[in-house]
Amino acid sequence: MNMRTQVGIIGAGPAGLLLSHLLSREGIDSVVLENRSREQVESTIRAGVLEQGTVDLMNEIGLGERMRREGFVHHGIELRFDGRGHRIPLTELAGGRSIMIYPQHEIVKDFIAARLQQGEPILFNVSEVWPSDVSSQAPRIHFVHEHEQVELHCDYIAGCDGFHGVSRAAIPEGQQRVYSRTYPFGWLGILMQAPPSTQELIYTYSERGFALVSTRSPHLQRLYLQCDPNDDIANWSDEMILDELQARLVTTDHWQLRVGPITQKNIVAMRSFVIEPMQYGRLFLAGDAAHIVPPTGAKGLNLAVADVRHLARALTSFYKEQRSDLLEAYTATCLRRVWRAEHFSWWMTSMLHRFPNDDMFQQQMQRAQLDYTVRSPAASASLAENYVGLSFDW
Ligand code: RFL
Ligand code: PHB
Repeated sequence: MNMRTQVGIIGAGPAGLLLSHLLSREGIDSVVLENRSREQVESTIRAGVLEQGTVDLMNEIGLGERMRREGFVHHGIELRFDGRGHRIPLTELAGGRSIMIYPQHEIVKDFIAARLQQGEPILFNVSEVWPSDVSSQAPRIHFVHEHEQVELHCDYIAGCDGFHGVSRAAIPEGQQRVYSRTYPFGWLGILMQAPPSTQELIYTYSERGFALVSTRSPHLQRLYLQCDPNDDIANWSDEMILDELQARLVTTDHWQLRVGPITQKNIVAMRSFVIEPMQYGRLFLAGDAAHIVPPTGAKGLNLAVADVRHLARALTSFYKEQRSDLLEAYTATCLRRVWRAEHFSWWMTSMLHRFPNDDMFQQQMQRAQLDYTVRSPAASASLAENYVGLSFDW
């Protein structure tokens, strides 16, 4: 079977879904292809922190109603080390900007519901997805849907299929450069049924390793522990996880972790990754398909949002004004923000984790960096500016 659209989008994560909405608002057709089921996409637990710019965009396009109702605006974070907490007043230091805690899978649900309500296509459970002829004027996406082989003819293809997707491989090896780093630790993440232990997120550096206290709702906490990336989650009983969290989060004041039943737990690897260029012929990569950051800076989803905003703007100027300059500039435009976020995420990760075989000198360097970050208004402001997110035109 043959199908045709203006922009073929591979992947129904935040990047692909948001792109489809931004294009639709400009009267540009797209088809979204997703290899998992709607239920799987809507139940994958990932990001929690939205930058101010991401929040503003969701509101601007009319998809922020539930986020405003159910999300939590935060005006600061805590950096905890040597048993002491230090508040970074984000909003005060970053010109009134703040962050929102609203889970990624809830955003994805909102995006999917709105698109289907508008009668626009998302094909779930597709398989054997493959972009071809991307350097020609007539690129195609081949895939199987409901046992039928389909060819989707497009003007442009957006590869929004995440780090493990197929789009990136359509850029010939000789035409790409990859930058990457794998960290010698992972994060063990849990969801715990208990009211919040804190008003704001706590990022902790301890001799036993990093820990992060976050939240999801008035009844659900999200917590993370630095761990061996190759460890099996089966080796971690709920009791061990709670003991380790308590040990890392210990303070000299009377703060206590509120505990309850753990309803979900898993281990994720940590890496930094960038592919250059982010475009090849009529294929444009966006989000995790093009770059990965360790989650310590809470930047991945927000970067995906910035990419697709630039891509939607470039495609709109092509269709409305026959201009191709913004499309040609796509890689350069995105990479400036990407590398800033890569640096911030690497910096936060390096400052807050224990590294295997580190020595006392390295640990003192981390303490000196933490101490400077919380004591110097200039250093705190730099963290705040990056954490709440740089402006779209940065
Ligand atoms: P996604 O979300 O991976 O979506 C890609 C979609 O493409 C589908 N797909 C395919 N579809 C068709 N054909 C194929 N061949 C396909 N291959 C894959 C997949 O099924 C999927 O549905 O990428 P996208 O849209 O670029 O979004 C990126 C974000 O998901 C990611 O950057 C964030 O989750 C990162 N992240 C965080 N980002 C933030 O901005 N703030 C945070 O607080 C934050 N916390 C986190 C995070 C990531 C974490 N993990 C799991 C590493 C916390 C964690 C623990
Ligand atoms: C989360 O709530 O999942 C979260 C918060 C902050 C991070 C990463 C993840 O840096």
